[in-house]
Amino acid sequence: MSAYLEIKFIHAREILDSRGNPTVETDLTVLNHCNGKCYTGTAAVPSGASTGQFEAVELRDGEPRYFGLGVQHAVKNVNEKIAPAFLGKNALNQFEIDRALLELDGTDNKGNLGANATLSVSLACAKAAACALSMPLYRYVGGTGAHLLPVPMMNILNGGKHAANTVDFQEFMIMPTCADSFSCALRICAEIYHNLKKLLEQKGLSTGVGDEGGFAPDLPDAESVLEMLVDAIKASGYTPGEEIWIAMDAAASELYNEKTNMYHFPGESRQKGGEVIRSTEEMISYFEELTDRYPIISIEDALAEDDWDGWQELTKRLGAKVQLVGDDLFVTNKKRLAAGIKLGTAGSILVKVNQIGTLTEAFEAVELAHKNNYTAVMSHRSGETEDTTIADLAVAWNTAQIKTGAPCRSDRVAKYNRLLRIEEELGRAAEYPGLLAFHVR
Ligand code: 2PG
Ligand code: MG
Repeated sequence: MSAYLEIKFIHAREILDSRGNPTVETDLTVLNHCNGKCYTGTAAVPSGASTGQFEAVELRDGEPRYFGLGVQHAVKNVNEKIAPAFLGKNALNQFEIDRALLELDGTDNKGNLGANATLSVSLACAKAAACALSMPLYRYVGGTGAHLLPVPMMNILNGGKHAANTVDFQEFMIMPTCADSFSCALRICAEIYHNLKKLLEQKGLSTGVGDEGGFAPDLPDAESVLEMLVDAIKASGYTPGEEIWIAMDAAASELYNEKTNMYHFPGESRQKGGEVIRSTEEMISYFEELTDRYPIISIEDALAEDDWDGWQELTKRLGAKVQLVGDDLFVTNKKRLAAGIKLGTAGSILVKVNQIGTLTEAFEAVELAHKNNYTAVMSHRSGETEDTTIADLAVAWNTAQIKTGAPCRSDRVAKYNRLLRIEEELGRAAEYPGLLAFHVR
């Protein structure tokens, strides 16, 4: 007889995320019929600031409390609609559970129940099942082969919607490909982060941080940020472009203006005293120039989420040289990814579980990417909680790369610390891919 983990209890509540906004947390309890004991999994849902227009719906109350951002309706959907329909189901059938969530919602974008409601149940279900089987989550989800630790794509300088500074691109990150283990990689990143702080202090620049824990000084343009990062890498004793690489998230959908069909750079404009705008062609040339001058290995959302022609041209010109990651472009949605693959667009997908709303659908996006030789980068949101599920998923799904902020603020560090524990637990089986993270295996 196969194991039966009967769902006995589902309860959601409203908690706060790292920006002080409400989010959904769900407890899901199963009864293991093999030993008569109960086990509970708890999952909290993250939330973005620079959200793509094609993401699954994050249900917000729109009422005066919390400036409209309350999630009492999503919580109610879990407690009053999902819970009664799911009691008695076998938590081991994750695929079936997620399929049933889709059916109960009945829309294409989780608009009925809310992706925040469905995701909290989907993840809590996997966590409860793992717990009932006395397995760590990465092992339960990933099986016996899960042993690959991700290379951090660590965001050490914040801009765009994640900070109130003049840096227009959203994220400037470092990737320590030279490390021989995850713990070594994390140490290198933290040292560079602290050296960057010293350099900013020496220049009299702000060392206050943005939403993802990276510094958020006022700098005139992307070039000045990249110079600072290169200096911090060198000051830490590493060779940029050999041992440590730079990754960027332009989050260009936020800069794109539909009316002018141009990309507007408000911070650069303020700093330079004249409006800075770039066309798609100018954006592509700009990225070519930046990648010629600086050790950039990965660029995310270099162009807006609907600029398919631009993305194709960008991929032709830069795709062989740098990893082009689609975040707002693909929104962890296998249909959008399939369209991108067909057109030969980008070469990587950013994976954010709440963009799609169930564990199974996020997995399907990773699977489709890998089958088509696209890399997948597991990712946090700018609004996070202490929940560390994505650390386990990165290992479970062999993504080989993870983006989860700076070594600062517990909501970010919790994921890194979880990966340290996973690495320790895996012992000699643990593998750190270094540069191989840019090749699908
Ligand atoms: C991104 C994310 C995470 P947000 O754009 O990649 O860094 O930001 O969660 O605000 O969408
Ligand atoms: Mg992004």
